[in-house]
Amino acid sequence: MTIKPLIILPDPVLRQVSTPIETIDADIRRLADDMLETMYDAPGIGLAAIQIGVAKRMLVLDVSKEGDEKTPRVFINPEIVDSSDEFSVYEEGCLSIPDYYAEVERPAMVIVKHLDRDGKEQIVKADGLLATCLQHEIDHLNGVLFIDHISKLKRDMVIRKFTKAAKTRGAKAI
Ligand code: GNR
Ligand code: NI
Repeated sequence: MTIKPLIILPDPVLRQVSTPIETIDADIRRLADDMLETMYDAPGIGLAAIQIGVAKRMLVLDVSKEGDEKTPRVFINPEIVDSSDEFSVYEEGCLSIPDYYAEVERPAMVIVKHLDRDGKEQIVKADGLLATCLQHEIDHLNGVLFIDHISKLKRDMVIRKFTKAAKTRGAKAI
C-alpha cells in the first residue's frame, strides 16, 4: 500500500468529472487500498479517487469514532437514489482545501446505491456524519467542492488565498 500525494485547490484536476469503473480488478482494489492508506495518514474521514489524481468513480470513508474499531468502506460507482426533504448542517473540511472549514447544509438522509470492493451491488441508508461525508465525496466525483455550497464571497476568498499559496509554491497549471 502506498500513501499518495493529495491534489490541492486550485488544481483544475479537482474539477474533472470522474468516469464509472467498468471492471473491479486487482488494480482497482489496489487503488482502494492506497486511497484508504492515504486517508488514514492525512488523517481524514473520506477520500475520493480524484483527490489523488485518478478520475474514477470511487470513494473510501471511515466515520467510526476515535478509539472504536476502524471501519474502512469502499464505494464504487455510487449513486444517490433518494434523499430526505429535511436538511442538516455540518462544519465541513476537505483534504484538498487544508485548514479551511465552513458550515454546509445538505439533505440529512440519503440512500446510496453502489458496488462494494467485491463488485456486489449494495444499498446504504445513511444519516448523520455518514450522509454528509457520502454527499461530500460524491460531489468530488462530479468535480464539485464543498466551497461551491457556501457564499460566493467566501468561496472567492478561499480560492484567492489558495491560488496565492500555490504560486509561491510554484505549483503547476494555475
Ligand atoms: O476528512 C474530512 N472530514 C470531513 C468533515 C466534514 C465533512 C466532510 C468531510 S470529508 C473530509 C475528507 C475529504 O476531503 N474528503 O473528500
Ligand atoms: Ni473533500
